[in-house]
Amino acid sequence: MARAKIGLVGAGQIGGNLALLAAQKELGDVVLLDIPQAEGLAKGKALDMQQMSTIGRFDSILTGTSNYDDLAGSDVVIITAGIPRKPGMSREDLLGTNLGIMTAVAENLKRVCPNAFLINIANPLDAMVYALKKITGGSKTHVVGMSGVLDTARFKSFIAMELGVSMRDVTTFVLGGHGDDMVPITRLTTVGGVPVSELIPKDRLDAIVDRTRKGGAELVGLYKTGSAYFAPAAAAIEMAEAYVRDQKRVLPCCAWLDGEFGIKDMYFGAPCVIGAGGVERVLKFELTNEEVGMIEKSAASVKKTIAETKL
Ligand code: A3D
Repeated sequence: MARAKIGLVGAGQIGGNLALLAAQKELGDVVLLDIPQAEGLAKGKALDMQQMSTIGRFDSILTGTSNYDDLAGSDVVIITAGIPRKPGMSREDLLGTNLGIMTAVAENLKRVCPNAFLINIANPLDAMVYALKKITGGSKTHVVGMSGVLDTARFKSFIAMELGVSMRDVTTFVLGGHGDDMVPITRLTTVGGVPVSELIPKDRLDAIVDRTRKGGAELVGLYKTGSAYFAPAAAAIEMAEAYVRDQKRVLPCCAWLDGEFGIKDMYFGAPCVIGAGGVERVLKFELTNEEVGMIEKSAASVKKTIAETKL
């Protein structure tokens, strides 16, 4: 069977880590693309990692380019092209610049790899995935955003740190938009099967929810020159792997909703099954009144930013 081809648009901080993780997992051969002015960055990272493969022992072939034709035949394309936040900026502040970049990226992807599974990471996340779908004309199964896996990873890690237990034993998920009003579902959060509410007092749990919601800003404040890149890359690779290996993973993703959770005709974070068919299903479940209120607030923020794309 031929190897899969993983296209990465944007060879910056997240792009480089995506390439490394994809190669180490031997998800396929990797093509890193950036703008002509940063072609050396794409080529340099690819060459550096190719040399690493002799020590790290992976067989993936990595190449760098600024020519979209090199992405033809990609099975998966992960998009990080765009500017990241700096201290004091909201994700929405990136809309003007990143929408222009996304428009160029999407037009090119439509031309060279119309059937690829597209995972967007660029912010403001929900609106950028919407733009990607509108401009490529891609299907709701094959255009998706990475946000919930990262937000959930943050929530899980804070709970595990609080309790001093293995990260692997925390089960939870975060719904809604990738903004400060995202919705961590504490009601369904368990630690080795035990409800988290039995283990962490309410005020501490509320503080963890708040830290999760502001998790991106915490890292922007520490890095000062950009935003998080290790965990975002790992999160998108988990989604790409589920697709390439048909794992049918249940992952919270920014998916096109058709009435699930009362949300229609827009992208929003929801639990999805990802396999060879892309986003094969959205899992639905009954929300409490309190959760409905939080979802409605988050949806209103996402809807406002999507409207600003004028697409
Ligand atoms: P950075 O290291 O600046 O890399 C972005 C790369 O995109 C740079 O190398 C640019 O040259 C390149 N680029 C710009 N325009 C184009 C274009 N037209 N075509 C191809 N490449 C282009 O940023 P980063 O990797 O740290 O972050 C990338 C994006 O991810 C930003 O928008 C962040 O806000 C976003 N981000 C999202 C999350 C989520 O959880 C959704 C988390 C962290 C960062």
